Amino acid sequence: MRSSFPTLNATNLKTALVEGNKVISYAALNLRCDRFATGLLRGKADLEEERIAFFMPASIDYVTTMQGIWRAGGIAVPLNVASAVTELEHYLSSASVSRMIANGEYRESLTALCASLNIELLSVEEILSEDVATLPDVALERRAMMLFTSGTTNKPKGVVSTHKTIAAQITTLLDAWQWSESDAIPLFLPVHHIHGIINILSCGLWAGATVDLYAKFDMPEICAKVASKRYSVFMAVPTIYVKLLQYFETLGEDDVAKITEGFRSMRLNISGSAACPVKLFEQWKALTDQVLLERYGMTEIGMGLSNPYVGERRAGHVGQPLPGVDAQLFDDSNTPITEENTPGEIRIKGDNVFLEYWNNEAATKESFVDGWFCTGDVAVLDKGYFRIMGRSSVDIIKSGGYKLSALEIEGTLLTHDDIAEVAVIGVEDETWGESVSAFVVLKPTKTLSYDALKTWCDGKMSGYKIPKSLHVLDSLPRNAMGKVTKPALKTLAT
Ligand code: MLC
Ligand code: AMP
Repeated sequence: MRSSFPTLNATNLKTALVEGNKVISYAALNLRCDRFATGLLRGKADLEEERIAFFMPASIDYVTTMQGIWRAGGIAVPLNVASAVTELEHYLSSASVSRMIANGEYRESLTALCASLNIELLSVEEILSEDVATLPDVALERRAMMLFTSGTTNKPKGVVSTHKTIAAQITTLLDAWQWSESDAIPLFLPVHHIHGIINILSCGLWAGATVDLYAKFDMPEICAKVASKRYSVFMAVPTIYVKLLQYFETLGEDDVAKITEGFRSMRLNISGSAACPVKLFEQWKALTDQVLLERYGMTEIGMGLSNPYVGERRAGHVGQPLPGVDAQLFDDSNTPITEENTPGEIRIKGDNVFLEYWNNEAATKESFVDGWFCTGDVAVLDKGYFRIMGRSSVDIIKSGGYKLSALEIEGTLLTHDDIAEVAVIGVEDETWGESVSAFVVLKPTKTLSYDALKTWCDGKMSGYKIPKSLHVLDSLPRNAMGKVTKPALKTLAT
């Protein structure tokens, strides 16, 4: 059976995507995806799960590439365009990527890396064929996409979803949040993570709605569109709602009124990817009358828990399992927790759960217990709603909706010539949720300023991973086993 988005067909003339002044209908997009798939196939019947990476911001070309790879039977590997090029090497080699698609300056930035890894580098135009060949029937059980997530170890793992996983992740949200073809939504989140890929782009396209594509979070431009009442749904991470509130403070009353009126007229505002503080929930409600719908998800599961579309959306809570998703709290001895207000790890079952970590059977096995995927997030049930308490690992930092591995950042900082020891933690922060803070012990006689460290980090890690503060210590606090006691560092940071 060929997997496909029902609305992406030859007869649907409705607008699918808007990218600046480019507008494309579902029918035209469908044809473009078929032409792209044909070009990728180069006469072969099926790509047979060839890993094809692409390095593009949200754009018509991005959607063409993703859908084209799916239609030709490949595995789509969307990469973070904000990555430092050196960070890409691990993704590309661990996924054994054979072809990379990128345009313009993005393409140029990859020339040396692709040559060194023997990866063929192509633009979308080079692949698009004139005609359309017969495309393979891609079974729903086949692998479709690989996204990289920060693990607790220092090497990000490839999370593999099948066509069936993706369809389940999309369709549960279409029902739960009442998507329809009359919806219009802006997409300004990065498109290498499920929030942008599944919740916004894929749900929008599957529903037959219109998705406005932005290469980045362009606040004035997006606010102008909101003020024009173009959108019915808005989805963002908490940091974006904080940044919008900060932006409003810089504007005159009339402008703020127009933008908040635009939000007020929408049918739904959603927050997720990180905890939405109760204060922010209240501020947003006071200003826009929108009761933020908070939901909980993860790369490995898509969305798992959600406040209801109709019914009580409770501040500080992430609601209940979505249709088709089983969620259960477990204690340390793998016993289900049924009573309220008792913390346990959230575990998830359902068609929405990913297939495997790429080429890593051990990690895949370790992350499941009795068929339940272990999220590593701790929650309680509070009057029937899940409330997230935090993560079981201090080495995962949630900054502006990104999940960052403290160990990965520490690994890079340790390559600095003057740093002898390092520990990285997340420190509570009103804008970012948590902000990355580095504690270092320097080699004898060395000094290091924050600005010098920041400059050194440029190009060695994605900008959002660069520590926002630096503390130089004589020694790091350690326990009897010699392990750094990160909770002790949290008190030093405040
Ligand atoms: C940008 N910066 C960050 C940052 N984003 N620093 C810490 N954390 C972040 N998340 C830094 C930049 O390096 C730069 O530093 C400065 O902030 C301004 O950069 P910018 O690019 O202009 O910022 P902005 O556009 O405002 O970006 C903020 C943001 C972005 C919130 C739009 O971080 C973002 O898109 N976050 C969402 C990520 C996401 O989609 N997560 C979902 C994962 S899926 P300097 O020093 O150069 O000024 C998932 C599952 C689920 O979690 O449940 O959804
Ligand atoms: P990622 O692995 O990048 O997909 O990030 C997933 C993680 O984001 C989850 O494991 C949670 O820790 C966090 N997360 C997502 N949504 C929420 C939420 N509403 N509240 C708190 N944490 C969240």
